[in-house]
Amino acid sequence: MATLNEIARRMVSDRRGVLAADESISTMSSRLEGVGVAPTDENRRTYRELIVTTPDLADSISGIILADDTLRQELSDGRTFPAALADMGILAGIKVDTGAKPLAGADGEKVTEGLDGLRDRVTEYVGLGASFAKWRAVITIGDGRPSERSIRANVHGLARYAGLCQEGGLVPIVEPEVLMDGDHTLARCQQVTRVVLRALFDELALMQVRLDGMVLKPNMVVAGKDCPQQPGIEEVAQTTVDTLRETVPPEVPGIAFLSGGQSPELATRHLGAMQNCGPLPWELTYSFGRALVGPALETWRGDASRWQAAQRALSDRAVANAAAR
Ligand code: 5MM
Repeated sequence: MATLNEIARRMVSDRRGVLAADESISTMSSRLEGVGVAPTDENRRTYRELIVTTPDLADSISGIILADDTLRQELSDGRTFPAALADMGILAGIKVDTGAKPLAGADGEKVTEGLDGLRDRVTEYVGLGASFAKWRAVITIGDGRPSERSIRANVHGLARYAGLCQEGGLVPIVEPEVLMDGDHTLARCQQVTRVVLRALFDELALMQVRLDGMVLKPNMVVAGKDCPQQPGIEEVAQTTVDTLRETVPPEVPGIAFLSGGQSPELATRHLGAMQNCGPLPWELTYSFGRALVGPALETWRGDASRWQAAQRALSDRAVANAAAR
């Protein structure tokens, strides 16, 4: 059986990245409604089948993060999603958090939940064919935000989740996302990302999480989407790499970015520019959701005659990101 370190390295190596297809039922429903598709179980399943049966996806995608409902569904040919991914040489992952909920005493800030019963769920997910897991914490920038209590509550959750996953045999993707919402500057995003990542690695050490058996999934360091001074590609790339060098120990095998609401093309260009900021102690790759699947969903719109065109749209993004690496 592969070790945690071997699985983590497989997730981030060979110019491949991880596709995030783990939208919760409510998020997936609104994405489907956004393109005129009824938000039914069957349509969610069909859309996920479109993704995982995209030809040659394994050339650029090492793993796909699934939600609990997808893990239990089947493709039209009767295979489970993890079995179909295994046939393609792609690792199956599972989102194990149960969502970001309002944090008591911190107006407008959230803490991610899902620790209750997680040890048993990890055992079940391993039995269903998962090799890795994901937990996302969200940090907001704004007036008086983030508060120290929201940072500490969220990194505590991430570290306990990571420890439980490693104990049960899953590689944890540890995702502290500093949101792009707001008009803050690049410098403010860097400051907050630095504080969050420092707090995270302190907490991971406290919980004795093995750094060589995890993957970090951070935001790129960007200006808020409403900030009038938007930095250029090279500035985002250099600032992001500088921030990670200050905070992420070299034992971590790989850093797989979320896209966070950037356009697919911009996320890819930022990723490409970062490869020139080396030498780097870790692999720098992608774990995009919207920036990988957005064009495919827009193309498909629930129309069977656009199935192959939608798969080409996904393939194009995946190949572009592999090339950017
Ligand atoms: C695919 O979306 C993931 C699950 O979101 P919800 O639990 O809110 O439905 C999300 O965590 C995603 O993996 C990350 O945000 C990365 O996706 P983007 O679109 O930011 O690259």
